[in-house]
Amino acid sequence: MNTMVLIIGANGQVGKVLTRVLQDRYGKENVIASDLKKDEASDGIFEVVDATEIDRIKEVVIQYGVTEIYHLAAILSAKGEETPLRTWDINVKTWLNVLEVARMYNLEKVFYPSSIAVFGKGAPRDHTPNNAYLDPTTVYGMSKVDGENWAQYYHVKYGLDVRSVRYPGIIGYQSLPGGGTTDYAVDIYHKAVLNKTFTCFLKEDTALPMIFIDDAVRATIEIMEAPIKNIKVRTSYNIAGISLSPREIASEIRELYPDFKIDYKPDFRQDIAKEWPRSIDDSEARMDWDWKPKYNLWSITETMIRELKDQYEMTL
Ligand code: AKB
Repeated sequence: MNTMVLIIGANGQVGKVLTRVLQDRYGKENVIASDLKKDEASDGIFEVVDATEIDRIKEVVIQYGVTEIYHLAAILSAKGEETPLRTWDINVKTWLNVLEVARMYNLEKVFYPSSIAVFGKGAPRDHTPNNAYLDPTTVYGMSKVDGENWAQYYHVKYGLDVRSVRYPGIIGYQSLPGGGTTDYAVDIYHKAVLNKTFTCFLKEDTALPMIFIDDAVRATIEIMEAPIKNIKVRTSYNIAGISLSPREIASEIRELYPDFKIDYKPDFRQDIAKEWPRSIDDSEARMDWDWKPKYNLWSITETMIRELKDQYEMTL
């Protein structure tokens, strides 16, 4: 059967890039991007879908004969704390809707994005292993733990092929993240290119796991395309890029912008970050489906600056 992909949350940081990469891979006619609002710049099939409405997901699945869903819609860690009950409701409800539709229409595969936010005080903060204790303190993290368990439940109970990775903070130039604790690591590059001082909401030495967008999207596709026998973890796989602090990123940026200035005004996001891992052990993903990141701090910095300079020169 032809692969027909539905991406829910296609306007977001990962969704935008994943849509383009999957269009190149499977053909534009086989990828349906969807989100709450139409992305006017989107080039391909786009459907407006509110994933809290199960009937709307069913409609699109039937209309296009969807075989796989990538469910990327969620309210992230920092934004989620503003309205905890709404965040829980949206994150969990949309995921359960996707799982139910996938079960009812016998879909081949489903992708679930989990996060390093699933970890809390009970997990070692360095080289956090895949099976560490999960006691998150944000509602976003709680919803992701819940989502991972539902993924495993649908796999065990109904044989649904649900696959998932725990994304670190994602650094990319194609679109802005929204409402996360790791968002500073994108914003900092924009300020550098615009020759502005960057005020960081985390302390200078707060190390967090980060990954470049190309690696994150490649991991997503690699786990989805891996032979089924290789997928041994049915909650979610840790994937690591590199561990970075604001000070380390700033100092790398100074290689290209020696006058770059950063100051620090930690806010509530510092309290979220201090509970998260500093670095991640992704040996299970490496072993089971051959995962390996390609980007280091220098290649991320060099690519971010080059691409953002291009973008700003085009729009200024
Ligand atoms: C966030 O900061 O909330 C996200 C994440 C790590 O899942 N980027």
